[in-house]
Amino acid sequence: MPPKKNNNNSKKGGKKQDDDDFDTLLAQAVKETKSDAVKNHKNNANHNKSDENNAQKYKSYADKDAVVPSKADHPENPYPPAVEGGKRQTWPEPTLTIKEQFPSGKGFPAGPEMPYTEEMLKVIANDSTQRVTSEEERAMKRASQAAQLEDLREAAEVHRQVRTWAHSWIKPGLPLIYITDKIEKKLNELIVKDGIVRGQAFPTGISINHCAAHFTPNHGEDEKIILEYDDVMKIDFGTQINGRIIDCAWTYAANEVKYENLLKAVRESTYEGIKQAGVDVRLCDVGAAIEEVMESYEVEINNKVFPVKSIRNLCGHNIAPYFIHGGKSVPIIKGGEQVKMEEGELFAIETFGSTGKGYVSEEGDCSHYMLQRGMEGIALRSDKAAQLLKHIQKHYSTLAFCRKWLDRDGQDRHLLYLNQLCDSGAVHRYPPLCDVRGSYTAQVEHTIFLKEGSKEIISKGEDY
Ligand SMILES: [Co+2]
Repeated sequence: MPPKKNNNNSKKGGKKQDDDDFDTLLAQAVKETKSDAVKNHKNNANHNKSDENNAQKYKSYADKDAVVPSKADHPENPYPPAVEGGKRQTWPEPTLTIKEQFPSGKGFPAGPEMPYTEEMLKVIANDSTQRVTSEEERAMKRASQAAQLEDLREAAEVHRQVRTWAHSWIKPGLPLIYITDKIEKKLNELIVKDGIVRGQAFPTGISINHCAAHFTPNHGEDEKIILEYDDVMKIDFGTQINGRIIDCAWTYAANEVKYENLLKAVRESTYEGIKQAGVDVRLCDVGAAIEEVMESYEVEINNKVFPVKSIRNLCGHNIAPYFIHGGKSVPIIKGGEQVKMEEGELFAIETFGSTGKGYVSEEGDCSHYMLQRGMEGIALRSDKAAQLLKHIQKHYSTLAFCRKWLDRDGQDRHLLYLNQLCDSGAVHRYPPLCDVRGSYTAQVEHTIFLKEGSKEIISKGEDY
């Protein structure tokens, strides 16, 4: 999920004060989640009801689904073998929760490690700020990173299992909302959704063709949008455990031949970004390397050749607990900031290629929203708006949410009050970001963690 570059977030009050307020509110929300088991159960019942409605609505698609029983020893099971004491995930549909597969709550598969280059290690060695003085500090740092990584690897394993399954049934002819609902239902099931402690990190982006990001269907007109054979579709969804977020996306095109080079351009550019990332590396250098790879591609569509351009006002970003955008941007063009990456930071490396102008603007109805840090307690004239703000704070905290989820929560007829919250500055809108009409855009994204001597590509799978 990308931030738009040069996005001036209005800040209110001192940062330290905001941090304290936020921590208190977050602790409160987590506590409520934990003590609300009964209510959560009721909410799950509501989900099931809306799932039933959807099942009715999209029955014609469900009928075409395979009726092969799911089992662990299915010959084509793509999931990893069982760990000691746990069960192996099933196929053709994953039916076991991550907790059934890893009952000890540990030992989740790590992502591949990529060591820093000689050159990077030399820079790190010469940077006195990177040196931790005492052995004790070093041990504490390692322990804190290990705890974070456990949550991140668990969230990443759910991401991989959900998307591996999604690859098996996504095809032209399906309504976009059928795809997002099916992914989200499975995600919540596998991760064992628990308020804001475990669940989805942001709405499922399902942006088509010239739209690069931040589209997910709202209920109503959007439900009529069907995936077409010639569409290029970016699927961008996130998982989170204890606020530790995995942000990971790919591009699907049924007409693989037509868009082969566009898809290759973003895949190679993202891998180049991952290769360049490291402790003490300047963000501008990552951006320059990405752009060079991206622009080495061209794509021929309907007998016309287009250069592939990096979308210059989209970028990767660092991730903080419960904040998808931690404040640093990883540009995908040259000329970016000289700010450096640091040890212990989590980065979403994502690149966007386009056959259009390489620049996105906001277009169409908004579906993505997010509560702004420090704005939870803002005074509102309308009681209904205040109630909605409380609901958002409790169920999503500062994680992004979408209108469809508010409907599902029973907050239908929310638009007027949601708009009031946006006008007051408590909630921000993140409308679809699109290049010019008629163009095609693609994206690949992974989440990586910067350790002492190497980086871990936590969300990497066999698919991408
Ligand atoms: Co992202």
